[in-house]
Amino acid sequence: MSFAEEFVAGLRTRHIAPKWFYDAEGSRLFERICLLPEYYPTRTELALLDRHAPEFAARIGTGAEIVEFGAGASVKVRLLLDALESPRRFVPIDISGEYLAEAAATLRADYPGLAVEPLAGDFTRDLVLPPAAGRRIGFFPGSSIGNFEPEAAQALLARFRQWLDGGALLIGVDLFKEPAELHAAYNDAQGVTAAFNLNLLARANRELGADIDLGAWAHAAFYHPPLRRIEMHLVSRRRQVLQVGGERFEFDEGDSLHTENSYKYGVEGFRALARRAGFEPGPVWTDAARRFSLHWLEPANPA
Ligand code: AVI
Repeated sequence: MSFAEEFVAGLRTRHIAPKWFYDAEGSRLFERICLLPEYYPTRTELALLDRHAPEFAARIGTGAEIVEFGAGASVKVRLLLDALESPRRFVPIDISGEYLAEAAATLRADYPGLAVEPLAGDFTRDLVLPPAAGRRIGFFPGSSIGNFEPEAAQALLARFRQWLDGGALLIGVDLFKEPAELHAAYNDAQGVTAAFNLNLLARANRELGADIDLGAWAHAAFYHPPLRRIEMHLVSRRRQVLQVGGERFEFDEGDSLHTENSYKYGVEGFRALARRAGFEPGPVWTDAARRFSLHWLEPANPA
């Protein structure tokens, strides 16, 4: 479904998938989130990638192909590429085509010997990957897996397993921690996460000709302990009517649009999920404070 269709359907169900955050503006806002002092996942994962790059390179081997799911600015993969011996090809996949093309051009300039073949598309849908050039290794950093419901996360991992054609997956997973620390990460003092959330409505104004008053909506993010997830919502500050796609949607003061879940895992819980998706979990790397984890997953019984 297109953004227009899903946005209108989302106004009906009051639930919109987080993938629609990432137009060019949303991708840029997400890049700013990654630099925030409160948002620990990015710097923690970067430090892990940096510290263990030689180990990853030894596991990946010579002449491999890296496929990155949800590549964004492709910053993290550089730590892998720098450590790899003669990587053959890099295939970044991202839903924001415009943003992906920019990032691919920069990578080509920085890695002249590497074939960079971006694929603009939605990896939660059917996507046709080019035939593998060398051993194919999947890279899914950032704990984006946490933005899927656990059953959908399992289905997505199973799909990656098929796409990887016998190759392994290196995946970043945010870990459960003190709720106050989680809360701060999604309610930063500069309001960048709020702007990221509100950009969904700004995008509807830009692309769908909606006339939504952004000042009439508030960012809300909180940790929900029973479900082990951060929930993000846009909350209506007053009674209002939205007119989008020829339909009318009424929101009362306090009504919310649920825009994102970000699940937090325990190491063992995530390994169990990976097993259910057909992977044999290998080593796990975490920082000293056990904020974030990187998992090496091999396909169980490769064909
Ligand atoms: C991309 N994803 C893993 C981020 C997260 O933490 O769930 C998206 C995000 N939402 C608000 N801040 C960051």
